[in-house]
Amino acid sequence: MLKRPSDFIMDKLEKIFVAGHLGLVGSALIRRFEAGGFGNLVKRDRSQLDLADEQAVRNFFAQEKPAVVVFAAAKVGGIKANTDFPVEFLLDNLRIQNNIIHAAHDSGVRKLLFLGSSCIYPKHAPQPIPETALLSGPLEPTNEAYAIAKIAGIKLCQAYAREYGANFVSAMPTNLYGPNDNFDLLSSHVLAALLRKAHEAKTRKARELVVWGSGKPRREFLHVDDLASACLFLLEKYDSAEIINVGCGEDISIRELAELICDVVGFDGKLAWDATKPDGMPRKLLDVTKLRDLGWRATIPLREGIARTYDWFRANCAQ
Ligand code: GFB
Repeated sequence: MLKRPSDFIMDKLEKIFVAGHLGLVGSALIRRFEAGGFGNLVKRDRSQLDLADEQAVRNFFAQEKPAVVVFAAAKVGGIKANTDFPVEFLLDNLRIQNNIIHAAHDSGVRKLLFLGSSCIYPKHAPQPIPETALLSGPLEPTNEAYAIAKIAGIKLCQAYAREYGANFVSAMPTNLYGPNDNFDLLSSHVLAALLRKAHEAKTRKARELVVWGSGKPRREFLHVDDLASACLFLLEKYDSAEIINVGCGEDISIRELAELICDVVGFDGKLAWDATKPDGMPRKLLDVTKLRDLGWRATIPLREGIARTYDWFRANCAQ
């Protein structure tokens, strides 16, 4: 019902607004667009445009009139930040996405790519998780607020598609990592947190590194440069309002991830487990059949992606 013909052609001079261009995802999108020869990119940092300010967003769209919008602006964080700040994760994300999606429609944006998250799926969804699992069961409590906001964003895009024929598509990336990730130990996701912990443990010649939870949960990790390439692919090839998963198709336990990171960093101490911290979703592996059938696959192997991210961390963040 929501299928549209594939009628969207990306021009190199297309005016593209990357909302959230300084973040992990937004900065990767800018790199990808620039490498692809797209020369008309619109960026606004927080001091120039407050995306939570409805009138400011409306004025910006009316003035700039971007043809394409990629929605990479969100309040994001790992399992602890999501648990501690549900109000901000729900409210900030609803505000930002409502403002952008609404203003994009009113100003005549030709295509909008909304980025959701694999946490929109139920805690006990079948694995790998197909797109059809959306709203088929209760959510994982540690990220319910963020998930509800993202589900609302998907539904708003689908409503604009259904009611007005808008070409607003929604992609669901799996857990992401890469340059410009957040390495703050209280708000980061697991991969960035463990990279930093392993680096600091090695530098301090510590005997052990503390990992949260049981180590049993499984996660799928996608390098953000792969996500950016998938986004460009979807902008050019996908015009349906039905959600589409973006992942690499393989997962790994948190214990295996910790061991791999220690190996890449060169920390040979012990792992210690902090059982007071939550595990979250038992498993989150996306079914990427739909995206693969369209012709896209991830290319960056996890070990190589971690090594590249560690190089970036040492050059930009490490003391
Ligand atoms: O990446 P992460 O914070 O978020 O945690 P989620 C993944 C797993 O790694 C959990 C464990 O089982 C954590 O307990 N873990 C082990 C650690 N050590 C650490 C550590 O030092 N830091 C962190 N952060 N985790 C997020 C959602 O869920 O996934 C967001 O909260 C978002 O809403 C994101 O959707 C993609 O994968 O559990």
